Amino acid sequence: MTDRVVVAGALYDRGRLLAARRSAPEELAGRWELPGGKLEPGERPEDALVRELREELGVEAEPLARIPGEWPLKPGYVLQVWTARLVAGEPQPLEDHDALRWLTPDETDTVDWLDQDRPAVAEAARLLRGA
Ligand code: 523
Repeated sequence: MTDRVVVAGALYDRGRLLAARRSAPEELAGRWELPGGKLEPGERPEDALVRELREELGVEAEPLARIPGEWPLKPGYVLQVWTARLVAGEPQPLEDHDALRWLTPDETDTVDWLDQDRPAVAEAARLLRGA
């Protein structure tokens, strides 16, 4: 059986990357992630990302490019990450998060990322530095 995809966004605005602190479940609470969520059946990853960022943060975002790679989560799930540009709104922790931070590329090591997000965060910071 193919794994279910969780899509996350490396959301950029004015040279910074958004980090979101999870509020649940207990084993992930307090760790930082690239915000996102599970694809619904038949949904394209880019559409799922736009939907999740709207629901969780109240913003409009435009997906830019997939970060190469795929990272295992709990059994049956894999993480894919896209860069995205903030188009409208100021992110608010509406759902699933209790804190948000905009990080410059040099600040990305200052929060405790979920292990599975780290390779994509490193690549997102590298891309941001070159941008
Ligand atoms: N991750 C993860 N990193 C990351 C995300 C967005 C999600 O490791 N950047 C993991 C955490 C969960 C699983 O992926 O084990 C599903 O993420 P979740 O709970 O954010 O997905 P939702 O919002 O679709 O979940 P439901 O509220 O359950 O529908």
